[in-house]
Amino acid sequence: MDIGIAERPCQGETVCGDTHLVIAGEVTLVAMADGLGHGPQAREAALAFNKHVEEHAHESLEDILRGASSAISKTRGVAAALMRIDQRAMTMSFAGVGNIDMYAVSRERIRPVSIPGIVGSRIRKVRQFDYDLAVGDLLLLHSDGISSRLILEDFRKLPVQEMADEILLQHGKYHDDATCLVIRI
Ligand SMILES: [Mn+2]
Repeated sequence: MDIGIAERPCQGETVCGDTHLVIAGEVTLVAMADGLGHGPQAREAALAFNKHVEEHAHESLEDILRGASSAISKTRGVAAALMRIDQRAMTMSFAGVGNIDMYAVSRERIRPVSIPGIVGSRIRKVRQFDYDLAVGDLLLLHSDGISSRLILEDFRKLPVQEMADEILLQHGKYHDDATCLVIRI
């Protein structure tokens, strides 16, 4: 499994309000969070989310998101998505709240949707999506600082780090923090 990650802060900010986390193993947990707004307080919310994920990584995706929502309720809150990849079973699960988007170029159609809401305020029932993976599948997770007009197919031939860098360069919005994470199975 190869992972490429690119991120940068909103123009005029020195810290990025988006964060990502990869807890790698036979089962890998990937998290991305976008703190509301931008700047230090957005980052603080996103880091608080990451901390909760690290400490509860063994829980179901729904439980992690629900628990995080209580744990970070004193922060601004975040949009967040979790992806759990099991390389032995060749499966992937996804759950998200708010504007973190996921696309794939894959054998099975993979197009999960996040529920609306903010992790850190009250969230509705989280929906988990489960998929089978195939070797070569390409998975993309990005914050809303990346334009949703991007077509992942256009980048698929690139090595994953170049892919993440190129997507950020071509589709990053200057007025928002932007993060792009690409995984090739
Ligand atoms: Mn954003």
